[in-house]
Amino acid sequence: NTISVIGLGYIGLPTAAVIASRRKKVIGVDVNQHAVDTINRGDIHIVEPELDIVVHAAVKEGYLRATTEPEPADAFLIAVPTPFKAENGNDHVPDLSYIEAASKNIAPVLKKGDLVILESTSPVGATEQMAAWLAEARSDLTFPQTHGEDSDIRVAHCPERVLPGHVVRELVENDRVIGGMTAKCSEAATKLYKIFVEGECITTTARTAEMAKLTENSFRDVNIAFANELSIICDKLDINVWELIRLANRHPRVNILQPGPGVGGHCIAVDPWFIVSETPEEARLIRTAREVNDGKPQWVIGKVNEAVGKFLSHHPDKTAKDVTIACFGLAFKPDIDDLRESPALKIAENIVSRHPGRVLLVEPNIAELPKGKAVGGNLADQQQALEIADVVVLLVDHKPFKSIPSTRVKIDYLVDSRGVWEVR
Ligand code: SAJ
Repeated sequence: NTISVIGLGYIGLPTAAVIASRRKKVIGVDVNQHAVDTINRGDIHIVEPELDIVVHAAVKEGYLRATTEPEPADAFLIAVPTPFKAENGNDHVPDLSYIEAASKNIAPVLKKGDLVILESTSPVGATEQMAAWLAEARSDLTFPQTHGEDSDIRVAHCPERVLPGHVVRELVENDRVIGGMTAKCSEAATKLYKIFVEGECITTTARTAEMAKLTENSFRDVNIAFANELSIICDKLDINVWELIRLANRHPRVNILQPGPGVGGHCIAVDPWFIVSETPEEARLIRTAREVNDGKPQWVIGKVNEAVGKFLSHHPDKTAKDVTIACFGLAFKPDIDDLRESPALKIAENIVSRHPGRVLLVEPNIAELPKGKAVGGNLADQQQALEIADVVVLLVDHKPFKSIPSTRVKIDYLVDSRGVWEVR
């Protein structure tokens, strides 16, 4: 049996490689020629721990091959992006164009008995829409929406739920929600996931599976928003929010998450909008949580301005031009090198573009700053930045920062969005 994975990004590539590591023939398809060439050399074009070893072995042993054009297979796993777009005055409408393109791309190579699985995080109804696009392109085949259990093609939604940084392990260990358009679709998809999933495979409908994934990330977003709102309230009331949360979490039924500079990454800041855009009247809390988290970077920037103001009021001989600000951390979360959709990066860019003095950027997980970003120049050394900075801004709780004793940090002019140096 041959399995084809469409979209070789952060989810598709690890999935393809893990299936291939189980000695199944996998054809990976991606529109990006550079990604295809890199994979066929046994290398990877994205950053994810352990992935390089798995891909290298799978390619070398001949189980994984990448191409830009779809080929016939027995199962197709679609893992393409589902961002949002602005439409009719609404800024957060799900953009299904990548799913549409992938459906139209694989339709010509489909044959009776094939299974098509949508893995991309999707708004409710997207799997049915995908099946409709497939049916439109192949009137010679039957699909579940018209032929139910007797259809030629099986269709299911099985959302990915792996944590970036732990993808290779979580792909295997996590439970999977399998939403077939019919019971037989779920059965076929379960059989496929059993090849590599050690967690439980739980079946449901496609719509429930879609909503389950959106719910998981909205749950986390709402809970982070609660922590972020608390941090703003506590700042006003002059209470240390990290101490407060530690104390409240001593209650057996309270488990508050950690405040930060905002919510980054591709998932948690996006998926809740898929619920809001479908049910704008009803999804009030979910929308507010998004707004609270999206507003946090601006609040941190305000705190940095306050700290600079405080420094200047204590040093009347200086002007803003003389003030050196050091930003610690640019990644979207601790101990990774991923700067995509990072609130820390956004804050740093804002400081760099507006502050007339020197800005030092410290990010121990990357070797150089990304090109084409507002934050050009070299990265600063962590020790040196601490010594020469007048105002210190902690944006990500990377391990190397946690091991710096707070006594070494200029506490009077510190903005600590993560409570790393403020707590001790
Ligand atoms: N964050 C906080 N405070 C916290 C926890 C997180 O501010 O207490 C921030 C992080 O710094 C980061 C953002 O939230 O900026 C998201 O980080 P994360 O680690 O919570 O999640 P992601 O985006 O890396 O991965 C999430 C996961 N979803 C859930 O935990 C419910 C993952 O399992 C999903 O597969 C992934 O989204 C996805 O692809 O949808």
